[in-house]
Order: sequence, then structure tokens, then C-alpha cells
Amino acid sequence: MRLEAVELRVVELPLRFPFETSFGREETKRAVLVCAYADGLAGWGEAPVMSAPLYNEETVETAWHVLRDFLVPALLGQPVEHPRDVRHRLRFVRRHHMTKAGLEAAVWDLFAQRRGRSLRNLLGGVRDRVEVGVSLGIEPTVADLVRRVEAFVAQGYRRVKVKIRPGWDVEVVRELRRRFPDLPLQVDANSAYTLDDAAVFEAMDEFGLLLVEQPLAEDDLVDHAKLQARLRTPVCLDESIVHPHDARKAAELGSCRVVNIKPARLGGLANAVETHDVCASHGMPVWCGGMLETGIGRLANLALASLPNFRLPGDLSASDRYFHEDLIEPPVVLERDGTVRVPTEAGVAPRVRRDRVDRVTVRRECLRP
Ligand code: NPQ
Ligand code: MG
Repeated sequence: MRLEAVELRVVELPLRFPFETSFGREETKRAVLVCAYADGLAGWGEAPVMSAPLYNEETVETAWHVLRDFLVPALLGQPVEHPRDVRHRLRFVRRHHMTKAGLEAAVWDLFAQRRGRSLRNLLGGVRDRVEVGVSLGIEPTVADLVRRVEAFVAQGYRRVKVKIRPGWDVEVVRELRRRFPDLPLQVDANSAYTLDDAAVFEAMDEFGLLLVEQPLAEDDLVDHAKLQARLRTPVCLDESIVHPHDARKAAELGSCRVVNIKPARLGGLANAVETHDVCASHGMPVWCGGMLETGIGRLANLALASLPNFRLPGDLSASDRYFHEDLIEPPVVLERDGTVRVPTEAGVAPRVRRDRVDRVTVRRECLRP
């Protein structure tokens, strides 16, 4: 397959509810979409980068620049045998994983359409439905957070994740556990703590959390191992795992017992599958994390989450958890039993509503060889 053209878009969607984490508060979702054209087909991918370098070092602007000036030119007009090869062709650019993931996903989509096979099938998925959870931000008051949890549990979500940061942690989780004694519950600190705060996590050990996500620095494996040794609750790493070999190192060091896999953070679906396999070989369960993707990235995440070692509910909420109107039709919906169906279409393109994408496009450029 030879890429004849690649169209880059910056899209901007209002969020239904503001989302606050330890690194900031978002009211709008921005992302870079990649549409790759080959053999009369259009393949879509999403680089779920943010406007500011708060989750990692990438932004909409860095993604636009690195795609337009380096990554797309490296693929345009060249034969691509298999989407698994794309990461090797892009390796000359250091890091910029979410940016690379957007381009690679577009090639996976083209490939799925060309072969008439679902992404689930191409990636090695084994499930028709996946259990999903909901990720809740920091709210003005604990009462507000409790109301949000009640609402989402009533919708059928069977796992709740809440963001924490210093000053909004132990007492908040204590109240949630008091109100919801049997609810599968986990927290995500997005690197807001240091090893000096270990007592905070020891205090939360009594709440029977599923896991504590990324408590310490985003580039750390050693201090996380020291913290994990002091906790009963499994540590789960997100930001610290940016290569499949980081998962091997984390397993060898004992840095965590669970890994949050995001194709965006790992530089694409191929690296995400490889990380899944590395974790499986070390007996470490994984779950699929989210970056508030639009339906374009969300459908690919759902296909990935159908692989066998994805054994915990993912941040794969329904489209209406974040958006008034998603860019895909039908949108991702939550089944009454707290699961979401794994897409069966040949790629994501069949569900992409280009009219809706056009409405939220704030910048676009088409690149040709
Ligand atoms: C995480 N995702 O697991 C990330 C944090 C995150 C669902 O918690 C816009 C606004 C983009 C908030 C990307 C979840 C975001 C965002 C990621 C939060 O750490
Ligand atoms: Mg996280």
C-alpha cells in the first residue's frame, strides 16, 4: 500500500463536563486527526495531544509540526507493507509518541478496510465486549464528586476511577468508600506525589482500592518500586511506561503490579500490543487507559482492549460521558451490564461522520508527495 496523501486536522470539541486532574482543568478537548489516503480509501487516526504539555511533553503544535515536517514526509509515496512496520519507519524521530500513534492508527485503519477485517481481528482480540469504567476528575466539593459517582454508577459503570492530588486524596477516598462500600474503585495521581508522601498511600491501603495509578514522577520506575514494597494496594503505571521495554523493567524492578496501556502513550497500536504481551509474560494484568479521545481514537482503543491480558475495566467510557455529539455514528454506548461492544466493522472509517469532523475542524492541511 502506498500513501497518496495525508490530511492533518486540529479538532476542538467542547466537553460536557470540565475535567480537572492534578495537572490542570480542561473544558475543551483538542486533538490532531490524521486522514491517510490510499487505493481510494481513507484511514483515520487520532493523536490525543493536549493544548498544553501537562500530561506529557507533546502539544497540538508539536504534533502538527512533527507530523507535517518529519513523520508524514517519511511515509508519503512510500510502500507500507503492514501497519506494524510504521513504527520502525518513524523511529528516526525521537519520542513524540502520541503524534506517531495518530499517523500509525490511520495506516491500521487503511489496512483493516483493505483486508475487510476488524481491528480486533488484526490485533488479536478475543472478546466481543469489554468491561469499562469511568474516570472522574477533581470536583469543587466531595458532595459534588459523590453525586457524579452516583450518576455514573446508575448508568451502569462498574468501576470508578477518581483523580487525586495533595489535599484531595485520603479523606475523599474515605468518603467514597463509606458511601460505596462495594464499588470497584481506583485513584490516579498523575505524578502529583513524591516518595516523601508514601504515608498518604499507606493510609489509602485500608480502602481496598483496585490500584493506585502513577503516584510518583512520570519518568520513574525506582521510587515506584520502593513505594510498591510498602503497599498492599497494587501500583499501576501510566506515564512511566512509554516503551514495551519499560514494562519489562517495571516487572523486573517491582515498580508496579498493573499497567495502564494507551496506544497514544506507547507510540501506536503495534507497541501497545507488544507491551500487552510483555506484561502477560510477567503475569501483570493490563487495562486500556484513555486520553478523552473522540470516537476515532476510542474505537481503536476498544479493539485493543479485547486482547486477552486486558483483565481490568478500561477508561473506555461511552461517547456521551465526554461529548454532546461524537465524530462517529453510532457512538460508543454503555450496555446495561457495564460493558461496551467491541467494534466489528472493517476499521474505524465506516463509522466516521466527516460532516461532524468538518464542523469541529479548526485547522487542516493536506500533504502530498
Ligand atoms: C490518565 N486520562 O489516565 C488520563 C488523564 C488525562 C481518563 O484520566 C483532556 C482533559 C485530555 C483531561 C488526557 C484519564 C486528558 C485529560 C488525559 C486527562 O492519566
Ligand atoms: Mg493515568
